[in-house]
Amino acid sequence: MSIVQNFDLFAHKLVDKRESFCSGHRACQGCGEVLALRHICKALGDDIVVANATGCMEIISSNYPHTAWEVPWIHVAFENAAAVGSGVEAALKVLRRKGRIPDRDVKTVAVAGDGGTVDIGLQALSGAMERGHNMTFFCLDNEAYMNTGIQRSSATPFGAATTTSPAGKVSMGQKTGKKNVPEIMVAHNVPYVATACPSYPLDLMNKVEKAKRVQGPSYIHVFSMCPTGWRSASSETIKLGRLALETGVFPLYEVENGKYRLTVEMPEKLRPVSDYLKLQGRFRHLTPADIEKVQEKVNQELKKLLHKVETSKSWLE
Ligand SMILES: Cc1ncc(C[n+]2csc(CCOP(=O)(O)OP(=O)(O)O)c2C)c(N)n1
Repeated sequence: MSIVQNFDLFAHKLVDKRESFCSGHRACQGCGEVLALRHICKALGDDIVVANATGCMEIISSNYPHTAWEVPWIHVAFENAAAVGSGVEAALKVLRRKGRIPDRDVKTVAVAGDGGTVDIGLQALSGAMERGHNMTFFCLDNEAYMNTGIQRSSATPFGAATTTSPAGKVSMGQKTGKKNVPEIMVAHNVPYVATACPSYPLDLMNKVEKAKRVQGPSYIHVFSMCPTGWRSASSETIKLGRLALETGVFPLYEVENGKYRLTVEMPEKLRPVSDYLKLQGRFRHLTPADIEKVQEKVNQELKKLLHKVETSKSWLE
């Protein structure tokens, strides 16, 4: 599998980068979300302020009196990471204008889980994107409310069993499909939207670096594998992220000023979605007919995306 994008110097210098999200946090073994956060922090560097919605990443990083954060960080409510980020960004602007802080770029960053983004945080996110704050919003999508005990969110995929979309005689797990928030962000006409996954760390970090350079709002939706909630082996975390791409479940792309581009090539022949599903207990109950439905939905979504990528090519230059 080749990465379409040329790596920039930043990525090559990656090993020299200091970690501003440090060890000693309490994430589960094999947590994809915390791995993504480490990559994100490495790529962002020190000149950032982070507004972090309540959720796994806040809980595991800030048990009083300890903190894993070595950059300015604010724990905010479940619903308002984007609103607090907006306020921070506006305040930094004013303080800089008044000469109260050094006149250098400090990026405001908001971080939330899928619940804090696609459900309860969506209104705040939409407002921040529409107002055009110079802020990057990261959705760390582990596809359920994991911190509070694996409840479904509107990012939970079709068929997945969670405690509030259980699998049993009367229910086959999540009945709805994933809400496409990257697409909702594109509809806000923001300069930069991307999907990413810690199984492709250079692709992820290049996107973070790009988003940081945008003078305006940007959004990165990060697929975050979760052994605890997905009932998968912690040793398979990276493999699951790769399988998500190779089966077409989670393609990696970016949308720069409305132009779609795949950043990691899809394999010529996609693997069957069952290769991805069978490693996860949350899909264990699915019948062959259910799996067929999942496959159809994946094919459909991918087709729509590839069409956008193709039509963008004609106006890329
Ligand atoms: C208004 C409100 N409702 C419910 C909660 C309880 N709560 C805290 S975190 C959370 C789930 C977080 O899920 P998600 O955003 O997906 O992040 P994850 O923990 O999966 O990383 C919930 C329901 C809350 N803090 N505030």
